[in-house]
Amino acid sequence: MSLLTILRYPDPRLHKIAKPVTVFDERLKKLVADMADTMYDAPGVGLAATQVDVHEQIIVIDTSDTHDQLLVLINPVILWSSPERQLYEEGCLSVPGIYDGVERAAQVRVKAKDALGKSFEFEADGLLAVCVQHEMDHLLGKVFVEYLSPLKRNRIKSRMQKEERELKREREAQPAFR
Ligand code: K1U
Ligand code: ZN
Repeated sequence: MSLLTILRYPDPRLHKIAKPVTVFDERLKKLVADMADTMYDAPGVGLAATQVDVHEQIIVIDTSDTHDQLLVLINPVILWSSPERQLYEEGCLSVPGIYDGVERAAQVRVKAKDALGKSFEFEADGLLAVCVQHEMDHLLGKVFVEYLSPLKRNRIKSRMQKEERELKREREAQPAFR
């Protein structure tokens, strides 16, 4: 098991656009397993490859209470979005400690491939629908704070930059973590 480093907002690499996966090999399986370990360890309910600085269309999600229903989405496409919207208090592992309301489609129908390259489709609502849309935004280089007002977004950016400076100072003061 390898835990991957999660990029923190406002890292510019979070705005890169992910490319489709074309090769379904052992490297992909290992990356998916490491992403799942990283998501469960964080802990979170989803993770997009963009967040671990891999710019390929790969998502892992597990919204179950039992943390044993891993969903792997490779090259996901939203086939249909409901006109009904839902407002959900979202969080993001790349913006730790920040939660705010975002309005998205209440239901989506999604087509994707699994880690073996097999296509499948499913319909989602509730947290799963929110999570799928949030993670697919990551693959397009979009972070949920971009749905918030410029005032809120700038405050979050400043807070994250301050935290980053503090973390850097702590790392430099502890040679073992260099
Ligand atoms: O993309 C990410 O950074 C993961 C994100 C997914 C998400 C959660 C909620 C709404 C929209 C998208 C997270 O997992 S944030 C952490 C979180 O929600 C959580 C943490 C521990 C237990 C349960 C949830
Ligand atoms: Zn996120």
